[in-house]
Amino acid sequence: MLDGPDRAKQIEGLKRLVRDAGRAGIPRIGYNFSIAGVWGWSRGPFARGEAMSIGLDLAAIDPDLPLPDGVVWNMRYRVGRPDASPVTVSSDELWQRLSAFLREVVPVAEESGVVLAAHPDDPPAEALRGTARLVNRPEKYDRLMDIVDSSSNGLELCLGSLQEMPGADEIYGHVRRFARRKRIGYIHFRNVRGKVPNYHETFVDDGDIDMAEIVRILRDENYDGVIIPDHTPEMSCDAPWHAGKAFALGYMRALVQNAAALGPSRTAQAANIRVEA
Ligand SMILES: [Mn+2]
Repeated sequence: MLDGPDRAKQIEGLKRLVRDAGRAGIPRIGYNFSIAGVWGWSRGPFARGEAMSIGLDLAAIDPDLPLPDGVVWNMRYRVGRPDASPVTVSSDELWQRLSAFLREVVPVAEESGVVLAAHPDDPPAEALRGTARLVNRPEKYDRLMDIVDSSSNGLELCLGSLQEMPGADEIYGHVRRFARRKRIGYIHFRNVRGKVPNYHETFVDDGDIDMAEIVRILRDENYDGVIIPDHTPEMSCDAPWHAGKAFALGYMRALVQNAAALGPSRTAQAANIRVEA
């Protein structure tokens, strides 16, 4: 991601990781090509019943706060140098780095029977900490898939992150298009209220996304992959995180078990989507 002096060695390490995953029978690897990583959130009683949840309010933080030297994705990879200038990366530069990564590693993933699944930016701001964001609009997922047209170049489709992306269009057409392209590696089943620059995460049944409609779309497009819960609000009990996850899992399981009974998709009319050959 930083295009540093050890890049070639690191790419070789990633190829080995992908081959090892294939040999171990692990069919999907999620990744997030992001320098600032998940950053800028605040925690508060934002969810139903004042359950603790996560929110973003870009006006309340300094989105340009520089990254400390030697830190990427909130992790220190080497000791910081006191007089180093802050890391800045443009969108063009970051897309070039992603393209180089995909062109080198996707063929190895293909050989190994592994799908590389790209998580979008969380939060999907324009830029954070002086570094561009990559997949912060739904169309940029298409751009990523087009770089290497392979079933091993897939998506870690995070519904919450997708819904948080600015813009007036609904999420449903995008989900249908990605499913129709057969490039969804797996799905983060999460809900949210609001969009960048101001949103908060909700219980799975309580946000802006009609989750039943998402399941109808996946049903209609014969999606056969995995759906997993993502971050969830915390319940007020002795196991707040686990209880939040259990609630999401039960809700998801009920939707999937009743997919046939959910009736026709209400956004099917708009599903006349062109998919490039
Ligand atoms: Mn996610």
